[in-house]
Amino acid sequence: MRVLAINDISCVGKCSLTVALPIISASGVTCDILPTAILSTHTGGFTGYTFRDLSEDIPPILAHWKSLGLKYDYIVSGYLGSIEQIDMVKSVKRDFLKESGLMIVDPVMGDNGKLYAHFDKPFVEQMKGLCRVADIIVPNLTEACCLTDTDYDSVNEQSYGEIIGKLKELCPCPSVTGCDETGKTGVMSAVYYTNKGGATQRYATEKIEGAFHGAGDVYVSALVGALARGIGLDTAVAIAAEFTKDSIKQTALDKTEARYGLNSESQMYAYLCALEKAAKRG
Ligand code: PXL
Repeated sequence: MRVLAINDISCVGKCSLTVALPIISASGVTCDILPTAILSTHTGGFTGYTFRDLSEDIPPILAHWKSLGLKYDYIVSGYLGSIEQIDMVKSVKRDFLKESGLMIVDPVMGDNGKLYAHFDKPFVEQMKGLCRVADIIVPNLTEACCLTDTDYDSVNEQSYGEIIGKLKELCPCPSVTGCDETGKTGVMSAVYYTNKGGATQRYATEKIEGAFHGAGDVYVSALVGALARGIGLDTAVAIAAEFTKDSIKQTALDKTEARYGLNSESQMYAYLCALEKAAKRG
């Protein structure tokens, strides 16, 4: 199995590729990377960070890969630095995803009801287009609201089904993270998603209070690792949600600053055991 992760390298702060690469590789499959930008830290909670857009490097990288005849079973995209990079991801899908392969899009744009720095309405509109060519999309609740033109502040427990319904107009398999069932936004309180049969499902974990950076990256990476191991979507969602929740729980116990990301390293062994168990069951 060969996975391609398209995302930025935030050198400090444990998100994007510094999370995707170790988790997907540990799951037991090859993880190649296509970096979209290099930042000294991620943009959430830090100021004065450096940002080098790597768009210019991408066409020659892709030309070289074409000469090698590379094809991927899974392509997963995350943080994209510009509208042009959204088009680039579409062309990577066309040229490098196997016919039987799956495209997973994490439409990284915001959290806690707000867009991250550098993102605006035109970017959101283009991201809808990328979601249309994906097999699975993994927005958090904020991103799900952006993609469905839903007012984040008026969302409550009753809204989740409707949001999933609207997301399905973009992509057959949406998985929305961070849905709280008591009205407030929680961290990994519940994932709402659509399985292959088209029914809306919900997987709830224990809720850990607080805002933790990089949780979405841990979730999507663990999900892709599980899918690439041949585990079905329902079980893959459960494994990824528990791994993320346990990583958040450990981070809260550690009392590290939230902007430095999740302690998912401590939960890696448990994640791998869950994968082995599920893969054996078939
Ligand atoms: O975790 C999402 C993410 C990824 N990459 C960069 C970010 C963020 C969120 O703030 O700034 C550069």
